[in-house]
Amino acid sequence: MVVRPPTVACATSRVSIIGAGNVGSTLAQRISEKNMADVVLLDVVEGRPQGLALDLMEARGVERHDRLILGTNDYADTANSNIIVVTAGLARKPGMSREDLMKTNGKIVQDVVKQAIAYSPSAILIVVTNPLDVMTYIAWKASGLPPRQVMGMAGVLDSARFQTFLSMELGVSVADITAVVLGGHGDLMVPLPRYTTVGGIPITDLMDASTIARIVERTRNGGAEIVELMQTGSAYFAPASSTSVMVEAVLLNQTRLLPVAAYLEGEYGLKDIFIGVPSRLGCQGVESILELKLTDEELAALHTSAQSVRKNVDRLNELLA
Ligand code: TXD
Repeated sequence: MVVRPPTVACATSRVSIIGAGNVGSTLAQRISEKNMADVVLLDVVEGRPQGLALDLMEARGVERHDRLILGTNDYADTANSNIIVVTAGLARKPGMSREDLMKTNGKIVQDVVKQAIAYSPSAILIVVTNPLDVMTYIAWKASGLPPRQVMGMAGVLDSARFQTFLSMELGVSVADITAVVLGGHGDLMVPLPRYTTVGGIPITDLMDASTIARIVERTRNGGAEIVELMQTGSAYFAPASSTSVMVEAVLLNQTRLLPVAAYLEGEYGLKDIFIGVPSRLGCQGVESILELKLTDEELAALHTSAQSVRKNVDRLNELLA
């Protein structure tokens, strides 16, 4: 039998990941090994994305999938992507202030989004770079996309961490735990114990307030706890898994309800800001936002979180002007 290459190219979904670091390369592995889409891995460092892509390609026969993984430094290779994920950026170095980091990553995110969107003008944009809620806003502005096509990844990770710690405490499978976390990423998050359930039962009926407070605190510091242990480097397995769930929801039009940094236009009394809220994700991006009934205290915590994000967005706009 003579095996000939196909004469008609078949359309396959394509996800471009900008930034082939720890999160970007792990995400490329998740997407390709789950057979979700072909992946383009782009980085500013020459050779790195090409090497990683070749390594991932060489695993295909073992992992039994047929997705292509291309490593590149050229945005032309990302053309016609369904989804663009931005993980490009720097981690904070010794002597660098949070503000310096915000400015550096702000410039990087602006630049990479402009270049990527020029080749994929109708893509869905998922931002991962920190500080997350601020970078998502900057990315949206740079993209010129309708806001529902832009979202940031944080809430899926924060609630995964919350679920993990609850499962460890209660000795119940994580599969039976649903956690709800609102607000900005990191110190700013607003976990909602009233809406967090184990087999449908709110955790407020299963645990005392001080145990919940301890687990909430560990969730808030989830990223920092890993940095402390690793010393050099930060979390990337759970961040990549969390991003891959969002990619899958959009690519497969799953209409999943996931907590993502979404653009608010009056929901929760907030406007012109990206912040973590339960959102329905489908092929058009953030298709709608679920407005939960919050207590005065919960709403106040969300507004405090939003004020901090807004202050940083304003400051970054000044720094970039
Ligand atoms: O919950 C969340 N949103 C997060 C966010 C969870 C984990 C990580 N979080 C943030 O994602 C983290 O603070 C960083 O801002 C990004 C990426 O994290 P990662 O751990 O992957 O960082 P790396 O390994 O340093 O990778 C960053 C890559 C690296 O390969 C750089 O060469 C590349 O980004 N980079 C660029 N690529 C393209 N173009 C430009 N300009 C560029 N600058 C840096």
